[in-house]
Amino acid sequence: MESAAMSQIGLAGLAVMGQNLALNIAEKGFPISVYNRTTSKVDETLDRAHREGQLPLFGQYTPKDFVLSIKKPRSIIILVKAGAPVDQTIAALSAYMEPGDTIIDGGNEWYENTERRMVDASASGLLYLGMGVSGGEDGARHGPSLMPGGAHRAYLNIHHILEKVAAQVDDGPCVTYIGEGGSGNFVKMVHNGIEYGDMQLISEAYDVLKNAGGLGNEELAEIFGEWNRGELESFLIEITSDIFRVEDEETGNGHLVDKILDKTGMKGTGKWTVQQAAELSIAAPTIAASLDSRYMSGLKEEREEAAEIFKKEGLKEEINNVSAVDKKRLIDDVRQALYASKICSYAQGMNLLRAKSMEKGWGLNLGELARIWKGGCIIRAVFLDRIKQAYQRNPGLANLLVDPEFAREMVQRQAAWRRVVGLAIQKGISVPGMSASLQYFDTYRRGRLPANLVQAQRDYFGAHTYERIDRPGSYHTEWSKLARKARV
Ligand code: 2AM
Repeated sequence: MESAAMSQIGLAGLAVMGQNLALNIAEKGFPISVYNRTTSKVDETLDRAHREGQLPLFGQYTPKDFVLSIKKPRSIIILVKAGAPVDQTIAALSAYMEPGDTIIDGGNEWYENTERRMVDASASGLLYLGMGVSGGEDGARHGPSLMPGGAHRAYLNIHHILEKVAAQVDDGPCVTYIGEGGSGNFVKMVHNGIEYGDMQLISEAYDVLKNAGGLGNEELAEIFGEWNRGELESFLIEITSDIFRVEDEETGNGHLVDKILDKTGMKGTGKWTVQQAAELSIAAPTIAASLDSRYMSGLKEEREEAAEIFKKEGLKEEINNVSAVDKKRLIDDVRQALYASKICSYAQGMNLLRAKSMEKGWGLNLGELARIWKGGCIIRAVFLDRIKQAYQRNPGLANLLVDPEFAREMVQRQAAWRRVVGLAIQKGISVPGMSASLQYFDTYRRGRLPANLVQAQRDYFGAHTYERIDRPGSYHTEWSKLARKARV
């Protein structure tokens, strides 16, 4: 290609996600220029574009050639490691970009970094989008969920491309303009927090079925497969069923899942979600429990030592005694517990999004967010359509739990849910996600909490005052004096 400015869009950063997204864009018929700091990846991508059907993808080897090969106003997606590499890539490219051109950061970036870069970009007349991209390698290649936020004008320049590239579901492509500023990154961050919650809850369902119900991997594969045909139908349930079927090829003996070290990795978006929940005074106990579980999973050696110490002290594992358990009922109970727990987790994520939207004036449309998560992304699930409908019915819904449909489902499932959490607690199987969800439900649905006592204590030792249920105003009491008087 002579630099005839043929490409409709450009993409810089050709690691796994970048390569696949570029191929996806080209496949949808949009000529694309690609660039990577290490040029061997440009050749790799060109090679794939050739093999995967002579796709209109053009490799460029310098920032200048890359930028100049794109039609104006230019839109350039960058998919490099979050943080300093993004700044370096922007510096390299923006030298050749012109006012009206757009930078689109598709990485998992901290939203405030995006907002800072937006200000810098606008100083040279550049537009900026921070775009969450979810769906992993396969999603990027065949249809991700896209969460672009920032300059609306920049979105209008490329929305026709994004709408073709995104996953397609019954009610449209899994992309929408999220809102101003770093809202796209923020929404993707909360998506990831919810994803932590889903994965933790599924792992607890597995733990209970395996260790309280005595289910083997073949049975688990069947059960999860069956669940994937009902209300729990989702990508994560589907892949979980697959995972239980895979044999260990290393040793040719047993299932691979049993050979995997029980230490969970993470890249930080879950932690940010929990930090933001705390900043905004939003309770997100299920997501926090998932994060804590990852931290504790990392203490493998300590946990093994602790197991020995408590064994020596006489602690007996209850988990091998499954004879008294009604397996069929347990399976059905766990399904219901998982579903109810999930609703609580999504309620927390949605409330966090709403709180941030109010703080920043983003005007987030929660129903629309649920809609674009229906396909492409890791948390895609049939039940997101129901969440969408709940917020469409009532955009001001205080909490997902009190939507009439979800409220009914919670009530229908609570007995099973309590049985599962109760059984797990009795047997010493930790279910931090499921119990956090149950505690969230039990706290939220109670008209009266013991917070009155906490208020009394605060007023006792710190004169923080309290309000009364029966008359207005704020009160302070000389508690110790009155108590002394009452004692005598
Ligand atoms: P590389 O292939 O040249 O390392 C994921 O690491 C992606 O981010 C890769 O495409 C990588 O390019 C890119 N990347 C990481 N740090 C970078 C930097 N400082 N400048 C440009 N690209 C960078």
